Amino acid sequence: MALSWLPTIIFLLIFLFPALVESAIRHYNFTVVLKNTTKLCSSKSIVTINGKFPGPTLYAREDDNVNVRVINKVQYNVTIHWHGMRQMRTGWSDGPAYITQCPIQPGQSFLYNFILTGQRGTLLWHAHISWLRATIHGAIVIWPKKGVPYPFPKPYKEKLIILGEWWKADTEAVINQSMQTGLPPNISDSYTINGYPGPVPGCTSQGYTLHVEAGKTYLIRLVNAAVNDELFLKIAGHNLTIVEVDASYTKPFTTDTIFIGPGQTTNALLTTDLQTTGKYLIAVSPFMDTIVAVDNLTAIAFLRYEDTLAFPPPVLTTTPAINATSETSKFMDNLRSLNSKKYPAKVPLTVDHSLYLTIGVGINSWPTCVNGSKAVGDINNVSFVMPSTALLQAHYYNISGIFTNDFPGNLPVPFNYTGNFTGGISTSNGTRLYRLAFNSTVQVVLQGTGIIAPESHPIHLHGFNFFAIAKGLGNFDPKNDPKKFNLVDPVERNTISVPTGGWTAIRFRADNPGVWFLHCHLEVHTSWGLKMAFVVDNGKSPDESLLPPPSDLPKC
Ligand SMILES: *[C@@H]1O[C@H](CO)[C@@H](O)[C@H](O)[C@H]1NC(C)=O
Ligand SMILES: *[C@@H]1O[C@H](CO)[C@@H](O)[C@H](O)[C@H]1NC(C)=O
Ligand SMILES: *[C@@H]1O[C@H](CO)[C@@H](O)[C@H](O)[C@H]1NC(C)=O
Ligand SMILES: *[C@@H]1O[C@H](CO)[C@@H](O)[C@H](O)[C@H]1NC(C)=O
Ligand SMILES: *[C@@H]1O[C@H](CO)[C@@H](O)[C@H](O)[C@H]1NC(C)=O
Ligand SMILES: *[C@@H]1O[C@H](CO)[C@@H](O)[C@H](O)[C@H]1NC(C)=O
Ligand SMILES: *[C@@H]1O[C@H](CO)[C@@H](O)[C@H](O)[C@H]1NC(C)=O
Ligand SMILES: *[C@@H]1O[C@H](CO)[C@@H](O)[C@H](O)[C@H]1NC(C)=O
Ligand SMILES: *[C@@H]1O[C@H](CO)[C@@H](O)[C@H](O)[C@H]1NC(C)=O
Ligand SMILES: *[C@@H]1O[C@H](CO)[C@@H](O)[C@H](O)[C@H]1NC(C)=O
Ligand SMILES: *[C@@H]1O[C@H](CO)[C@@H](O)[C@H](O)[C@H]1NC(C)=O
Ligand SMILES: *[C@@H]1O[C@H](CO)[C@@H](O)[C@H](O)[C@H]1NC(C)=O
Ligand SMILES: [Cu+2]
Repeated sequence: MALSWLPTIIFLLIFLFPALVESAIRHYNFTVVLKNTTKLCSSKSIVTINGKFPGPTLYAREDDNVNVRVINKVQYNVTIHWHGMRQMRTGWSDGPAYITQCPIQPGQSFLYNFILTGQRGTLLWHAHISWLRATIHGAIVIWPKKGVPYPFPKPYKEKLIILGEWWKADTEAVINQSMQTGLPPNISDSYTINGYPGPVPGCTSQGYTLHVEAGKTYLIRLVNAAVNDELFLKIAGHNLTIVEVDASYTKPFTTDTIFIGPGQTTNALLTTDLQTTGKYLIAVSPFMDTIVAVDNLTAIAFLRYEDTLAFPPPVLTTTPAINATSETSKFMDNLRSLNSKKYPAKVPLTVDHSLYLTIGVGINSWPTCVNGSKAVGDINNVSFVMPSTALLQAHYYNISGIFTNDFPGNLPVPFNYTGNFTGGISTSNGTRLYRLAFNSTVQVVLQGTGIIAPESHPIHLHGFNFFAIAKGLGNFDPKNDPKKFNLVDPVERNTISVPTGGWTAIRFRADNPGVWFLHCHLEVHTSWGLKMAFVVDNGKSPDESLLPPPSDLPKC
């Protein structure tokens, strides 16, 4: 009798506070520690989170509030980036060192605090300082809200596959050496699949096995956390149906090869055969269609049906040629936003800011380097100089002298970007930002250059998803190319490969105030300066403004 009013109260609570049932606070502790790893076939110590490689998976639901306390117990400065998380008004938790925060120094900690508003899918987290992301990375799985189904058949089980890249040497020594000599850094010794390398000469690794049952559909959540390489993945005897990239649903399409750049994620359905046993090769190999040296070893794992004999002969597959440009192009052309009633593609149809940004690599003279010169990366001929204090703080507190708002939206002197280059190969430098009004719409044509060599660059934008509305080879033609813009169902993502010797056009709405990094996700190019940032002003009302900084924000 006394409890008869209880359902009403619960109903009222749910009615008044839907957030109580829809979302939760998820708390994680990430401790940065050194770990000696035998998985990687050496007793070398690597920097890890909680002693794991790859690091722990962060599981959450759409609209959850995620809290991650990062405690730094190693000798390096560390920051963590939640790659692809919008971070609406919480730029303080985005993570790129000296862009949104000062590093978490040895012995310090910082609480990353953000809400997964309107996002679901697979993403990744990784260190965002120097090359520490080589070993500090892991997956983020965001399930739809409770009771909300996937817009594709419910998978029987979900499996994570995280690709990485491994050096026998300390990766901090590798990038240090490159910065000191001005030469390209040493290439890696292996790719890794869920932390297992290989095979590597002189090293036995048991390798990763994907265990499956016959006649089931699995959701493969694939993450490319490699440092410098775009990769192909194939599974012998099985096709994959792509349903999502970068935590945005796509129209399903079936392929035998996945192309995935560093920083990108892909969800694919894998349906196993009805009455099969056996072992099938999973092959991961690099893509490089120009003259740049690359780790060209194929990493392998196996898909294994249950009830398979102890040592079956594996079913093999061929890998795409390292320069299989047509494979990458076909894959990218097939990616379309789902664009359903429930998940519409909100492509900006008008453009407030139209930018034309060249991206590439040049050479500057530098007396202390080998050959008296060093490799540099640039955007519109500006090699980005990292400040010694965080840009977001400088912006929030109006500290002058840290950055300027004059990043060039167009190259002052146009040239034949992808043809034979006859001009100078040196770049200017500066900490220059491009300023955007709140909620303005932006179109960026990313134009690859061939100054040293043309190369495919996976470009990543923080704080936003963008729509990739078109791509092409050669120079972008402002008169004819807009005719092929797809403003209906272009793929929505946070990282896009700009084709070698070509261009890609993207659009986004600047509805997130703060300072947002744009850079090549080949870490070597970022280290060399292929990066810039947008500063997005606050809107009129408080809920269109950057929140105040957290009290434990690290200081420089
Ligand atoms: C995380 O670490 C903090 C500070 O060290 C501690 O107070 C908290 O209980 C820990 N939480 C969990 C879930 O381990
Ligand atoms: C890792 O192993 C090496 C060689 O055995 C040793 O020198 C080093 O102290 C170990 N590091 C850690 C963090 O255990
Ligand atoms: C890399 O260079 C930095 C700065 O010059 C130095 O502090 C650090 O010890 C070097 N690290 C390694 C592993 O070489
Ligand atoms: C890079 O490779 C060269 C040539 O093999 C080697 O001498 C050098 O020690 C390597 N650098 C690092 C940091 O491992
Ligand atoms: C994969 O799809 C292709 C094209 O639809 C088809 O020709 C091929 O038979 C399929 N392979 C498998 C193993 O299902
Ligand atoms: C792979 O790279 C190595 C070293 O860069 C080179 O010697 C070898 O020829 C390459 N192999 C293939 C198959 O391209
Ligand atoms: C890829 O490289 C091979 C070997 O160097 C060459 O024969 C072939 O023409 C190249 N293919 C393309 C599409 O460039
Ligand atoms: C740029 O150079 C390429 C290759 O030399 C040439 O085919 C093309 O016509 C040039 N484009 C322009 C706009 O000059
Ligand atoms: C650039 O010039 C070289 C030498 O004159 C020529 O072999 C090459 O085909 C040219 N490349 C382009 C893209 O025009
Ligand atoms: C930037 O350019 C200035 C002027 O040319 C030069 O003095 C400085 O060393 C450059 N800085 C970097 C980091 O390249
Ligand atoms: C941004 O602009 C769009 C289009 O004008 C409008 O629909 C939307 O409400 C605006 N958003 C905010 C947060 O002001
Ligand atoms: C760590 O970050 C602080 C603050 O920016 C800086 O003063 C210090 O030099 C950094 N340490 C290293 C080893 O880079
Ligand atoms: Cu690049």
